[in-house]
Amino acid sequence: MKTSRILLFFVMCTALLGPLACTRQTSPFTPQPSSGSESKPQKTYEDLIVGYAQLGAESEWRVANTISIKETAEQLGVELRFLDAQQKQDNQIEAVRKFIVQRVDVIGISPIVETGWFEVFQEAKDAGIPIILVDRRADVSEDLYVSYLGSNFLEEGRNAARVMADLVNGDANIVELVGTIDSAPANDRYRGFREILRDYPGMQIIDSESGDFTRARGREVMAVFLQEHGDMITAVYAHNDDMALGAIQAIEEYGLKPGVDIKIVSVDAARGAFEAMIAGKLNATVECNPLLGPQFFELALKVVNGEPYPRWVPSIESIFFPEDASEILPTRKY
Ligand code: GYE
Repeated sequence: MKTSRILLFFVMCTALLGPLACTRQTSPFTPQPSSGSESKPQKTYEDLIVGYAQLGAESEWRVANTISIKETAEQLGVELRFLDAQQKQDNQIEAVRKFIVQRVDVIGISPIVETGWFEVFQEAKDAGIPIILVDRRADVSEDLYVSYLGSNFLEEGRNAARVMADLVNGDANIVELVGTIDSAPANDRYRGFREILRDYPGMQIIDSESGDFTRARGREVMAVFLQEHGDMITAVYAHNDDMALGAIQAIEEYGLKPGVDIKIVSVDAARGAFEAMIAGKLNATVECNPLLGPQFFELALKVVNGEPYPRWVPSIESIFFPEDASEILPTRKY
């Protein structure tokens, strides 16, 4: 493996944790010592009841994420109450309310979009149930959740642009497949990409539409881009692999060669992306790690036991290219 080609953009815990330093949290969520001389007994994984409000099953990434949460709970002996909101915010809000009624110890949630969480998070806080944001952030004040576990989406967007600039020598007409509108990864991948593009006047985004992080929508939106712009398009930036795979199909149906006539960069590094790179149809994928189960339950236990925990637990991620794809694919877990 040519490791030099694998650009490792480590999200350095040490660098990031300066402002987020692990401190004992003093929020209302922190279990208080009992009034008597003995303090509350510490919980173990077997004592823990966790409610998890998953947003849906829209992508390879999400499926891997769900498996990681469920398998880890089983391995650790945690009692997991898992609800799938089928990509509807109302269902996710209802799931949180159910967990409040059930008085679980902790609620994990991957908020489908950034906005609209204030009320239900406040209800959880009033009930003394801590919320951990997993994978996606919510736009709420910091006192309404205890910690965020997930990726640096802004950096993923920047890395996608850096890789793209390299592939096209700073000269491209790009179409962009945006993720779910108002979701944290779509917002940040959109912004991060544009930040880097400012340094490349020869690269412009000629069209940008949401493909909702799904393969089917990615294909449909790409077909429309091709109808409208035809051969003008020289590059695709997809906010996830599934949309890139849909776009690959649309490009082939249009009669062009994905990865050759049109360069494609996406985010996630799921197995489907490795297969597409091996077939020469995808030019790079920026990793976003969905295997968050172990870190999530470790965090949940610390929160419940009032131990110190960071405000943000970032993932360590890489970027992958076609020349390494066949060697790496067998090692991929999602
Ligand atoms: O990139 C995409 C999924 O929130 C980081 O959601 C996650 C994104 C991931 O649908 O494939």
